[in-house]
Amino acid sequence: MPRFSYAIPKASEITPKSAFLSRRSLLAGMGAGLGLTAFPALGRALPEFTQGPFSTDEALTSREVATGYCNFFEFGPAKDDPAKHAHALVTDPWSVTLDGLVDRPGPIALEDMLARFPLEERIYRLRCVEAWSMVIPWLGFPLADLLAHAGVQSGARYVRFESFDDLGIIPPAAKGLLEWPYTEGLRLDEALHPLTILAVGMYGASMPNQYGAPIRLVVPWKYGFKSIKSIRRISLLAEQPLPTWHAKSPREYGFYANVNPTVRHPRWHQATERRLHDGGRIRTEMFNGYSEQVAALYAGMDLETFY
Ligand SMILES: Nc1nc2c(c(=O)[nH]1)N[C@H]1C(S)=C(S)[C@@H](COP(=O)(O)O)O[C@H]1N2
Ligand SMILES: [Mo]
Repeated sequence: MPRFSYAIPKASEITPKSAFLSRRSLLAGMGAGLGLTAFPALGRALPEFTQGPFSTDEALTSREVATGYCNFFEFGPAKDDPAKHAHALVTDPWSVTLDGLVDRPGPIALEDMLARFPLEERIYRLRCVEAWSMVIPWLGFPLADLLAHAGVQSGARYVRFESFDDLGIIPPAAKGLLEWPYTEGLRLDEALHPLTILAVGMYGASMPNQYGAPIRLVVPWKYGFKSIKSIRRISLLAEQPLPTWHAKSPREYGFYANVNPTVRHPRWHQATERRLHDGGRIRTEMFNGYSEQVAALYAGMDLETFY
């Protein structure tokens, strides 16, 4: 993955959590009478949400910084390309097709998921393999909820995810960048882990297109490329799938891609990262700081070979 130059935001662009929380309760109050947190100007209205577990209390990256600095290569190689071009993706109506080793295959509409699976806010660190990071308040539900609804069959060991495949909307600058549609994969136990969510919003509102509207994966202990955006298909498989980045360069983009400060990317070290909201360098933590929750998934595995 090429490294692009960083636009370093000013310290004043960090949203202090207290300011964010008070703004959120104000907005939640506005929607209370409707039973909705309604943001008509920002897209789909989402149901009420509660505070989920595992949230960090680190300072948030501001919405402005986060939404202007994205990797969504279907819309171009530059960090501000997605904000310029991702509006071309039609996100309503939207459904996700479940297939492979499931009891109830077929499409499920986004509205159906929102009605079934309670929404939670999860404030997670996001660490890109390019060594920048952010802190994002996601709105979503555990992927495990959807998989339980689909009914995972006993032979399933992996989950494959596929992004939108309307290749007609991809701008010329993105055509040859990668194999489209973008795909990713997880081992089934990783997919079922309570930290793994499908996010439908951020900062208390529905998902902006450049962030992977209307539904994307968030796996906070892995490099960002695992967190696939704008998901159209989820398949339960017996064999390990071949994700887009892994197929392109397996040494650089492992199937596991667990954040690991001791395993170098061939072209740069991973010991530190740049927090986008202030440009400061901080140490990268094993499993992006989620060791307590996930280390047991990899007990006995050589994390250098199985990068
Ligand atoms: N479909 C799709 N999903 C994707 C990508 C992409 O190019 N296409 N980029 C990945 C990468 S490299 C990262 S770091 C994260 C970035 O998420 P963010 O822009 O929401 O911070 O999305 C991931 N998901
Ligand atoms: Mo990334």
